Amino acid sequence: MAMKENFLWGGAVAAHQVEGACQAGGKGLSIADVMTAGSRTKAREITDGIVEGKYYPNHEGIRFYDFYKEDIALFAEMGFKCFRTSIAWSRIFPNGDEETPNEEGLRFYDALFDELLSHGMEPVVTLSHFEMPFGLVKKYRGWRSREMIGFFVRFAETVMERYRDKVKYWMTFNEINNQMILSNGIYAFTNSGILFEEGEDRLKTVYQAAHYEFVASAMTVKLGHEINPEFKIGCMAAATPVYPRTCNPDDVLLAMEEDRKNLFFTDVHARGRYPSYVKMDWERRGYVFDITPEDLAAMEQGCVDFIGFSYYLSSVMSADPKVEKLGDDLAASLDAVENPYLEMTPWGWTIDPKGLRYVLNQYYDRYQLPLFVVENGFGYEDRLEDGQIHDGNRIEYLGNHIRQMVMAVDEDGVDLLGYTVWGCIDPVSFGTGEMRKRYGFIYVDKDDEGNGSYRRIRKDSFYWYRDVIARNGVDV
Ligand code: P53
Repeated sequence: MAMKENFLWGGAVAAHQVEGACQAGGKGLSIADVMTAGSRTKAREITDGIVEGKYYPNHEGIRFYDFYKEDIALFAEMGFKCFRTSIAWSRIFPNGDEETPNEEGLRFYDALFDELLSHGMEPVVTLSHFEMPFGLVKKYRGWRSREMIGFFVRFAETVMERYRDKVKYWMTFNEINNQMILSNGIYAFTNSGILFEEGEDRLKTVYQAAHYEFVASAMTVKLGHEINPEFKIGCMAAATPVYPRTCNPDDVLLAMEEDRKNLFFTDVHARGRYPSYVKMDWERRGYVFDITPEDLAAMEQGCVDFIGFSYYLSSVMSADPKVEKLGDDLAASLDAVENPYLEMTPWGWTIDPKGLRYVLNQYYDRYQLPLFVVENGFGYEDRLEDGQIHDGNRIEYLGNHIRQMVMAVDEDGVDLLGYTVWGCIDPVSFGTGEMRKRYGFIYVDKDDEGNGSYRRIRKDSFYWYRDVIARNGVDV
């Protein structure tokens, strides 16, 4: 019993969380460059351009732009079969609406992908991972505008042409469903470059933006297959399974409804059309959108080849008003309630390995498409002791998840392409902008204020994961 021979074990990051070099090589300002550092209790601030005196942790990231060769050598030491990262759109089109790309930006990713390939690692590339040129926010108000479709497709076509013989696995929009968490405006900004206005109907705005993204994604899938028929192009969603608090049918129906907020996105990507439950909801709410027959035809022709997803946590819904809501809007719905069977990380995310087996089956039952776990990981404040990091809790977390994943493949028959651990080298946290929320097998000496040597140190989990890969997931 094992994963298939060519199973893609690896790690994942996103350009803006690691690269740094935010002004190098002709790069334009991106939306990640105008987000300050926050914390578990304090939200990150979005500023109008770069404001003097504020700290922006992504400007330097972990200097992956400078150290990528050394870092990739460390990934190779662990035996990575693949490495997932994103292309910073603003390196290629600094303002987003240029006619021609920035050659220096393209050259950086040539070098990066060559380096991966020279180590036998398959690059897995997200086109838009919470990063777009800030110019598109200023000039077009982000994905509120239909013109974004053209800019995105031009960006996608440029990089898919350029790297047609280097990159086979692509994904269009990272965690496209996160923007349904409406209470926290950060997601509309990071997913879609949208700043909510006072009193606006947020749900309506997000549905319209998502529509343009669906069209852009589908056009990209079609175009990508023309550029190279070997391409595997997927979507990317945050899989947060929703459980009913009790067997009361009211709880069950509420959980189903909440779950659909997530599944809606993969439904459209996989089937190429809007599901009836969402069309009915629009009708009830009196929503009329800018959706043309050409859009719908494009969506039909651009169904994804696989479902890429992140998995960190599950959530619980209760129809009983007496059950207290958690009210933490960083990762799940504001209406989510406690799960008494699960523990949480210090950042309030439930730890639910079986939830991974559950979502693998849920997606596979629903779409019969290959799946790819492109993020899963444990954010924790690791301690450096005598130059070492004993991250046994991370090993336990990942081991428990990997065992459930192997069961989904071995016992349930799910078709799984690979598994990439989030933040394989400590990145800047997306949600809080902190460094102390660490995910890596490799520690990076940098703190929340940006001080440190940026030195890389192998954690205990580094050697453990090397062994997991060497055994291809057997007896983890
Ligand atoms: P950080 C919420 C729920 C699930 C995944 O997150 C999420 C989020 C956002 O907080 O984001 C993904 O760094 C995302 C990565 C991110 C990672 O999870 O907030 O794709 O960019 O870094 C972990 O701890």
